[in-house]
Amino acid sequence: MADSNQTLQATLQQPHNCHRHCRDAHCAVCTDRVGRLGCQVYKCTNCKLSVHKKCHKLVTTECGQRSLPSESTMPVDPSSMASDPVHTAILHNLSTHEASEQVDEESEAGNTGESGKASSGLGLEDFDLLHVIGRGSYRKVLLVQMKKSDHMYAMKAGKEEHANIDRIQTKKHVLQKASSCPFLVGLHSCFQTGSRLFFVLDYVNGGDLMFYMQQQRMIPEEHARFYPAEITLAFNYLHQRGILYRNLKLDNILLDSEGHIKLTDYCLCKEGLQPEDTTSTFCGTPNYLAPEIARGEDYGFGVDWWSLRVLMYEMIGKSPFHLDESSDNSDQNSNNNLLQVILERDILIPRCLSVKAASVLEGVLNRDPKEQLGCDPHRGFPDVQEHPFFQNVDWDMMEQKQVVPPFKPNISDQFGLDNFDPEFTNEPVWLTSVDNDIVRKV
Ligand code: ISQ
Repeated sequence: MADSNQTLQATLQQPHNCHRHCRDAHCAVCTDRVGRLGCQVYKCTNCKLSVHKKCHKLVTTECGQRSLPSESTMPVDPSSMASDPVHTAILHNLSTHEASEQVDEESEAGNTGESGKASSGLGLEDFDLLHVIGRGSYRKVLLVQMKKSDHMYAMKAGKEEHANIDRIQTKKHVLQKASSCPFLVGLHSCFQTGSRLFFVLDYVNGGDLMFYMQQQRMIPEEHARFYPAEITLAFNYLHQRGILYRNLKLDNILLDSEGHIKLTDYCLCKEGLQPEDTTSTFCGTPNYLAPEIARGEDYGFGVDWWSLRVLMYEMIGKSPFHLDESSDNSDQNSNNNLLQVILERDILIPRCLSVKAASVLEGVLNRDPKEQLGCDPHRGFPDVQEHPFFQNVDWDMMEQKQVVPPFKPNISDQFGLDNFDPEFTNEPVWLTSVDNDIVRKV
């Protein structure tokens, strides 16, 4: 069963004309043949699931788990939605790569030879695996210590059955670029063991904003200015390099020992975008989806700014698109319903807010992407910076991490494990047989 915070992936190729597909194949959603002339078909490069282009947004199964079509109209795992509808990410990756290219790219992604050692010379045996500290999209996140230097790192261990080479490539590129930005988790090294890929990342020991917010419930306006200001700088760094992030949520915002933020999890990033470019992949975390994504339209960098407004709303009040989880009506919690809420709900702005804060949040009332703050492809960042809510922010100081964070995480033990959910830290470091296989190989 999928974890409620996992990114669910179905890796679908660009539409092909039907003659490329097996004539007997059936669409996994509508069950009609996908072999009719002229119809366009997506096929998953991992699990070979085929769907009509017109049906691809209705896939409900996780990649690799075939099942009958369901009535749900969103490509997410319904079991995880039932437990936490707002924090499940959904993803359809439209890849143009053919299988033969992917093999080469996979070895390049890890920079590894057959020994499983990266060209950097590092392998799993160079690290002590100390604790589980989280679970990202399909990956366990481990706290590890490099034996030679005693340095602590976070290590993401990917599961081979979920490997999607385009996505891994993008992730690696973004991680490499992120290393130069103080507000992004960067890459130390990566290596491959068998067909599994390990990313060794900066260890950020203050926990995530979700953990912090769970203790605070609601944070003062001043605090809700600091975090979005640092996130704004992180977004600008990514956007200037043609990278759309698409994965903002409280759990992806880590705090360092001083309380400065670092964004993590680049699995939904799209790279290579010019300011005016748009893309169309239907992905994101439901509660943070911009209306243009929810409507299935093309979209650009503006969707990141939308997600920031949703986050600010969450910090100051509660989620603007919160569904009534106590309702008996199971439809109430469906993704379908959530999309409708994102597109139509009248948002209430908490009365206690200042005019400036209220005016930022009112941005989530306007569903027209051409009228939203940050929508100008060439002026997104300055427009956000100049918003009255950020009037007193000293952006140069902020960029140099000279502004004192509102909250300093408590690092009471050697590793800062207090700031990570015991659900993870109490887990044995290696659990699955696949993991054991790797250790044996090493
Ligand atoms: C770095 N430090 C702590 C936790 C993390 C989770 C995911 C990715 C990187 C991390």
